Amino acid sequence: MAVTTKLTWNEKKSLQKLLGNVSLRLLSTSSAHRHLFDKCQLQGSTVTVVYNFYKIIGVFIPGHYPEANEFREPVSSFCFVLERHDAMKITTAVLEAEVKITSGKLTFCSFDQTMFCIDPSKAELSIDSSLQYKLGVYASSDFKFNECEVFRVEGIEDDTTYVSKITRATKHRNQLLAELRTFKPNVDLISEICILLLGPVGSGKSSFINSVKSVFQGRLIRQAIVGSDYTSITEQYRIYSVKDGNNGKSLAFRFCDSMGLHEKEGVGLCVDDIPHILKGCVPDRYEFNPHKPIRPDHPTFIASPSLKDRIHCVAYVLDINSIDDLSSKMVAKFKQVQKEVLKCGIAQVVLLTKMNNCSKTLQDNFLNMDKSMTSQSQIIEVSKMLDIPTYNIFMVENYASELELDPLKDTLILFVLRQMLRVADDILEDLSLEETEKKTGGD
Ligand SMILES: Nc1nc2c(ncn2[C@@H]2O[C@H](COP(=O)(O)OP(=O)(O)OP(=O)(O)O)[C@@H](O)[C@H]2O)c(=O)[nH]1
Ligand SMILES: [Mg+2]
Repeated sequence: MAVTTKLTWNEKKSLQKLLGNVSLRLLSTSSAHRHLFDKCQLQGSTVTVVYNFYKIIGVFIPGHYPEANEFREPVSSFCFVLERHDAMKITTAVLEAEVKITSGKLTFCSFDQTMFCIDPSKAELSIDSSLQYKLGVYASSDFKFNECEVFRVEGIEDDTTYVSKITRATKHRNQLLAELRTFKPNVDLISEICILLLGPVGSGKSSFINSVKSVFQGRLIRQAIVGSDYTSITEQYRIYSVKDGNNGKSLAFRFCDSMGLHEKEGVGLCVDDIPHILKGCVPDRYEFNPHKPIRPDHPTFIASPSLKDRIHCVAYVLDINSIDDLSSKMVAKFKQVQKEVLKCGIAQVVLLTKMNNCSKTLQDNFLNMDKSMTSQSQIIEVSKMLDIPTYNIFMVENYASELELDPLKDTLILFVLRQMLRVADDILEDLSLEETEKKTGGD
């Protein structure tokens, strides 16, 4: 009888991503083999999962499965819970315990206390209460499951710290996702924060928008057109909302994509367009003309924009590898742009894109990401050049040629987005006060 898995395509993809885009090869199932775990020895790293109607609960074991009655302290073992109604939702917890197989049961023990135990003969899983808490599952007695499967993990990086980094990143990413999904601007006058991306041609503005959309959708999205050319690939003004893959609802932030800036006059975005964009007078899909800015008599010009149409945060996007090569003309253009932004009292942040290998830059402790960023020399340089504090300058690695999402990249993208929204939110209180005063003044 052919052994087949109960994992759906999405569930399998989710687990593969969790482990760093590995392959999973099914070794054995409890319905096919009475002594399931005997089949799993000397197979290298494995994932063992059990299913009930709502959840898949599993454990990752690096290195070989233990042999019968052998005790082994695994490195970076962790268990996880995957919600069957939303395969993107995975909760993980590190298992610091000895692992053994006795009487056909796979058991993780810490100081003689059973932390996690799968018993295929009784179709029962028991989880210690402290671990249940970490995993967000609650049961007073053992969990009943209808199937147990063991997969060999193929193509995993040798470096076991990579696995623990991935699991920590996934945990952090899930927390950030949850926070951003429920994010609402601090002021009542608007329901969405509008972030405008400005920067030299080819710096990665459109790619950042695609990257944020991808993280929330759980798959790579290439909606904004990206590419490389002497002149800007983005020729239209575009306003993008971001949909939550969970329920398809739009989230409380929007991105405005603009034509790239160029040091030459008459090439790229016309600086005189910027005050109109900031005030919300430029409509979606407006075709930029590098030689002349939009005028109030343009048929689609928005003459009386409200606070919700305005830009609430400007993100200057720069390629981290070409900061030293920015010409004095480009820096002067930036200063001109900044003058307009400051005149409108809008929040400003900097995104440094094309950072190579974000996993190296990210410290193990994701909670200190801002600290690990502000110490970078490029950030200090840009801070001096644009007179923007280091804590508002962020490094990011966009999705460019990848085929799969990566929890480390996701985490950084979400972290940067959250910081941008916080900066915008702080400034918005002032803008809304101004708007309210204008309204009361007009009454
Ligand atoms: N490796 C890498 N490539 C990137 C990153 N961001 C963007 N790219 C690539 O850089 C090129 C330009 O990216 P775009 O997103 O089109 O840049 P843009 O700023 O929108 O460019 P214009 O619209 O032309 O002004 C594309 O080939 C992208 O794939 C990144 O973080 N890392
Ligand atoms: Mg673009």
